[in-house]
Amino acid sequence: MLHIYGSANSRALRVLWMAGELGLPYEHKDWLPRAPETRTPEFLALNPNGRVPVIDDDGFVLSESMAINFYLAKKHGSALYPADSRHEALALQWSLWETDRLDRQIVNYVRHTEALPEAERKPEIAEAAWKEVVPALDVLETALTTSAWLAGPAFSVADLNVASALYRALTLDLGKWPHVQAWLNRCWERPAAKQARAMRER
Ligand SMILES: N[C@@H](CCC(=O)N[C@@H](CS)C(=O)NCC(=O)O)C(=O)O
Repeated sequence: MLHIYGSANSRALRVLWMAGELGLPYEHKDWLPRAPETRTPEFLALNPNGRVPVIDDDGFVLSESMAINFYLAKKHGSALYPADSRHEALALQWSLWETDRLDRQIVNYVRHTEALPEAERKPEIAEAAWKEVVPALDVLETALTTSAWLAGPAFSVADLNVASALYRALTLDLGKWPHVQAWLNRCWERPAAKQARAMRER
């Protein structure tokens, strides 16, 4: 049995989206980041970083959302895992790129402009984050100008990983990046994406 640790209100959102795409049954430990359950010796044995998401798949324990999605897509022989080794490498490239260039930056920007209570927002954090988000979105825009998807001819784990990490961008004005906007909409219109989003926004 697959166990998914982590609330949809965390980076576990990506894993819940992937599980939906694959139609996998799973037991969900719906725990928020830093919840007391993630500070127990049992949880720290699964992930010494104390972070979600983590999966336990019949005793195989894995953390890091991007890696989890590669594992699940490959294990279940999904078309979301690119068959061509170049497309597979591109999927890795984009997932690692997102983790480096956008993942924390977009969260910091949105938290410090709209998500946190006003008194806790720090404009300097938002400004520094935006300075990194803009060139990253420019890079994504260029890539999506010549290709509808990030790694090959169809929606794949690459698109899921990057688009799910851009959940926070769904509320931003992306007018300057029309191809990113159209691609993000295509990704988030998928039934499994809508289902994961509903889990987060319920
Ligand atoms: N690179 C990791 C990041 C995991 C991560 O930072 N998780 C956050 C929630 S989105 C967390 O559990 N934070 C708890 C903490 O900082 O102690 C991944 O993609 O899985």
